[in-house]
Amino acid sequence: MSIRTTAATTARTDFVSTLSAAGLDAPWLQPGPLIRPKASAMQARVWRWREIEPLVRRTPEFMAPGRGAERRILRLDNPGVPERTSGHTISVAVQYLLPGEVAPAHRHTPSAIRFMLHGEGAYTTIEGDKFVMRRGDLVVTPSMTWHDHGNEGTEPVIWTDALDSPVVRYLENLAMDAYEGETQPVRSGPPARHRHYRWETAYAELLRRSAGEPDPFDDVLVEYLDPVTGRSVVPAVGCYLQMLRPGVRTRAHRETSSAVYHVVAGAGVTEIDGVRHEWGEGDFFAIPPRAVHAHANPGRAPAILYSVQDVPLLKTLGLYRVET
Ligand code: GTQ
Ligand code: FE2
Repeated sequence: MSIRTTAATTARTDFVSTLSAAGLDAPWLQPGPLIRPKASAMQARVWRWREIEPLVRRTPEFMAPGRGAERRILRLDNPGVPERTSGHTISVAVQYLLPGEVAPAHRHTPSAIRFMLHGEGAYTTIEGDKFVMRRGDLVVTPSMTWHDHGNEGTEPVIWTDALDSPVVRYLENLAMDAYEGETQPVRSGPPARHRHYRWETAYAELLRRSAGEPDPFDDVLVEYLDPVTGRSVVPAVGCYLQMLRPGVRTRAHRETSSAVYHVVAGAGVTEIDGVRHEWGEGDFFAIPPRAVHAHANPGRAPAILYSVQDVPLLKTLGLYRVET
């Protein structure tokens, strides 16, 4: 090495230390492009209902039954995501409430969406409006709305929660308040805001759509929309009900968004980045951003899928793209 090069190297090292001492960094001193692509942390995976159900039914052994059941949930864990949520933007859990139990009132910055899976007699009260939830119903709890749940039926209830908490966490705005008192007073009369999407209505709309032109990527798809604004149910997350008709095979594509699916009925297979993921009733599966995926229903009965996707967030940022 010539004396000149050594001097230049020393000068550069000094420059970098001076930058660092001043709280600065010159990324162009590193080789490679300025904006480096980052592989998706979120992994494709399936969570099996035959494993989830017996485990969620055992949770009262470890969280004692009582009136105030503080969110007895099992979160769907995605090993690729540092915070181990189901996706890098959406956290999905399965919640279990015994007859007579109450999940005490609280509010938080993440928005939550619930979809009822099993049992009758559960309700959610949101800002004083009480919604009785039946199988297949969807209920939206927007950011910072007070909510409490209870099971007034005679059998345990199971539902699935989806929260945008990973996004809120990234934005450094995770916060939660406890309500003074276990439950909110319930207002009489019709609810002030529409937050309850009944199964019958959503399914009837899906059937109506199935008579029309199918979608090449999703076959038959309906999105739950806020009837007042026409927008997704919460700003970051869209909720969808989908039918893959018997024999359907959708076109492979990639999306910049990610999704977590729940199989309401039927069975099928989703190929994600060349790997076949078979699923059946009650299972959940995750599709990471930009993963090439295609769904198929080789069976004779329709497959019905519920999904939560970060499409609205990607669209807001001008980042939503589909590639075939
Ligand atoms: O039921 O209000 O899965 O506050 C995570 C946080 C559910 C709930 C979750 C919550 C809830
Ligand atoms: Fe909550």
